[in-house]
Amino acid sequence: MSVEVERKFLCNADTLKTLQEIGVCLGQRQFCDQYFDTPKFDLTLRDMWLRKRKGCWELKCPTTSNGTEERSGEQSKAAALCSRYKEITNLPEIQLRVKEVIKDVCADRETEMSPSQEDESWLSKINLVCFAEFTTVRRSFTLEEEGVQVDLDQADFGYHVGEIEVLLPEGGDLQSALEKIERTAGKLGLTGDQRVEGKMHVYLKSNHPEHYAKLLSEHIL
Ligand code: V4E
Repeated sequence: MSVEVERKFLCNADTLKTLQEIGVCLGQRQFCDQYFDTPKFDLTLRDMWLRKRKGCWELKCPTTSNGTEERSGEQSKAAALCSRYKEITNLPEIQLRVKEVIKDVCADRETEMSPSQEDESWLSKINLVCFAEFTTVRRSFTLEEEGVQVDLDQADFGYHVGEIEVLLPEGGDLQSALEKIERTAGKLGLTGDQRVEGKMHVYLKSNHPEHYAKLLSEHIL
């Protein structure tokens, strides 16, 4: 399991130019994401995001630390612009975690699950349905001296967003990851101090406004 720490940003022509100058391009790829939840949003209302991308399952969950580690004022501001999630990619573990959360749905059902990536019958057994599906074209760069990856995403519903990302092994140094992200943001000339919306914000706002409103009211988005 690893923890993804990332800061999203809006990429303009100047940012792109700087990124091309100081970063190494890792290439471009395209993928389709499908996100799943129960009809009552049991997962996403707990800030858990179950996704299938290129045939592989991933579950993003909140990290256990509550984000109140001791920091200076400047460090806190930088940390507030970043999100961090545990990333689980092992399918049996994902199934276990999801079942734990939606125990009531599972209680009177047969929930024996196949760990095969292709067999999707486990989804309907615990009432999971696809609520979002979109394709992203992603250009990736690395800033080798910082050990960060910078992704520029273009979603098929017309939203462009960048993200500076560090993948931490479990128990890795969060403060140093935040500093790498902060330094990279400085090098790219990012000045904004507002959190930038992710693809899911924009997708749900226009495709599932009720789901979006519920997540906003619970401060998940
Ligand atoms: C965690 C999360 C979601 C799932 C994935 O979102 P994101 O990391 O934005 O997608 P993507 O395609 O960049 O994934 P990657 O390739 O990096 O693994 S959808 C909504 N959330 C919560 C969330 C949040 N509350 N605030 C921000 C800024 N982002 C995500």
